[in-house]
Amino acid sequence: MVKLTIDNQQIEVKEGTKIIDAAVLAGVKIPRLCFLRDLNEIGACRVCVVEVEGKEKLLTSCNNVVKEGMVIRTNSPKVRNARRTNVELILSQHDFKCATCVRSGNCSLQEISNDLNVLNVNFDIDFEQRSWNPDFPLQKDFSKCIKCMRCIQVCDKIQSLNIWDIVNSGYRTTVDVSWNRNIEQADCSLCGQCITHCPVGALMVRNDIDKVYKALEDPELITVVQVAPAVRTAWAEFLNVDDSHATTGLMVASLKRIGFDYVFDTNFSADLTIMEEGTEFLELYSEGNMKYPLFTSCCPGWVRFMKSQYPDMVKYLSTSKSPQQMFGAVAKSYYADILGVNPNKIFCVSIMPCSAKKHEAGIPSINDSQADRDVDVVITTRELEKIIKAENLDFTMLKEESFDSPLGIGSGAGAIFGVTGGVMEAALRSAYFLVTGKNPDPDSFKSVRGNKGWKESKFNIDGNQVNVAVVSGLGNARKLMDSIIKGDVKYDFVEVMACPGGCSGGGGQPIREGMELASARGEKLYDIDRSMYLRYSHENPSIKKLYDDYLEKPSSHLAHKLLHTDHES
Ligand code: HC1
Ligand code: SF4
Repeated sequence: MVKLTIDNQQIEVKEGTKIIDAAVLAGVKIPRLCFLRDLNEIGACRVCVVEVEGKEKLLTSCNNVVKEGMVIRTNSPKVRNARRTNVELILSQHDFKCATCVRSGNCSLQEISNDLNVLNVNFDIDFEQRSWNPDFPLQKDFSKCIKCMRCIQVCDKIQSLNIWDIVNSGYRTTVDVSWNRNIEQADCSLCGQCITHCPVGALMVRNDIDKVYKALEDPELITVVQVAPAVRTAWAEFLNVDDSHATTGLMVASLKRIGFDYVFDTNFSADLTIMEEGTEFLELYSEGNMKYPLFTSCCPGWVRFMKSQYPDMVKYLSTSKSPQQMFGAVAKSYYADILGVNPNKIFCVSIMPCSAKKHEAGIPSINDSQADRDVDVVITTRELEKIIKAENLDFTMLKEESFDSPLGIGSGAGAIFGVTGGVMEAALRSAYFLVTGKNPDPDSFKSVRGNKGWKESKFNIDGNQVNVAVVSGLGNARKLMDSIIKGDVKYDFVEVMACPGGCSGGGGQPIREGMELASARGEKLYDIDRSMYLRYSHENPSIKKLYDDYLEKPSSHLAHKLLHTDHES
């Protein structure tokens, strides 16, 4: 143990503790900008500097460890001046038009500048400006980049894709796509983890809010919205609605007030995905000669990763479309028939916790209804928050409402799609039923829960052993793929989600500085599942009716046409 003094508080901490962590025990949170625990502890921004008695130079607290007898001051005049100068230097290369910035009100640089009482920037202002493809789902604004390196580290160390790198040198140093590629050529999975780890507004998703407003204003269009499972866990994080009131029912009521004609649930089509994917798995498994496992394909970040990193393995991805795309295909075929309208009259909006879903909806070969596109626009949870804020709703007056029927009925199995392990658990609940004709206990497969990056389990279904793996984070997916290909591990069914923790921690979710919320949001989905009367996809009455009245049965000719894809383009 090491004894030291921080801001006149005597504390004792373990040897090797970083000063930034030791300060917490003295009741101080040292400000930081570039710091990301275990990923980016490089002292690049120099906002976390502290004064150590007897030392001329200030020390960065994120990458210097405590020493016996140290006397540290975290907010001395010297520290304050240095921090202010460092922040001014950062601002001198940053376009601080805060009012029009996507991160206004939720920007670490803005907060630190305010806290340090920076009222002027006493340096010449000169920021980088470069063009970027405005149609690409991931957007970069070079004029906002503060070169903190967080995006580089998250992409390298967590996602193993190395999309970003430092380019140029000296004054012109900036962060750009690595190896002189442009973003379209790079193997970006579009998971959006660089966006949620950016402390400012340099990385964003493409903003599609105006496309939604345009559709809502068009009297000729019937607007249909689907809401992904994970969105309900986070939609109100910045809305001044306390957690116990931020219910799914209040979210539905908000969407109705915004003016959508029909508010539906992606949990419905998650149940449909289970019916198709579960059937696909059982067909392959019963053939008895699977060389490689069946891989889930509902995460477009993972599908893009597979296509660029393991192209020979794409054929082992499930052909079942994601719930988002199944929803769009059903809305513009079956539901258009129910309404008796031309499918092109329906405008289908998805609200997703995800940046890659914007790409998925635009894949040409994924559109199989008679309409031009199955899903017209995808917005993220963050974009939803903006739309709801603009509505100026008084949440104390708003009453909860239910999703519309029939595409708004979803099971607890559908809800847990939004958390790592949830797709596997949901699939096994129904696979068990399809094989045995009996429902398993709904919690029989809970060993695949939890935030470990690579989980494995074995289950016995009617005397047959099924080996499964569940992975989240693309670095873990790479390790898994390499082990499978080398023959070190063997599974029958594998779930992969690109974002650590699954969609709850997705690239389109609200950004809460320094907080990894995937697991807490995931717990809310398990609570929803436990509270549901319907916990099995195959018991969803709307799904049964869809098969009875329209699709006939899972894997039928029409189901294949509408609900499956070859992942070709
Ligand atoms: Fe997901 Fe999915 S769970 S992919 O992770 O299969 O985005 O939430 O909507 O489509 O259901 C995301 C979440 C989501 C799909 C479902
Ligand atoms: Fe999108 Fe979910 Fe995949 Fe992340 S894990 S890329 S949020 S689908």
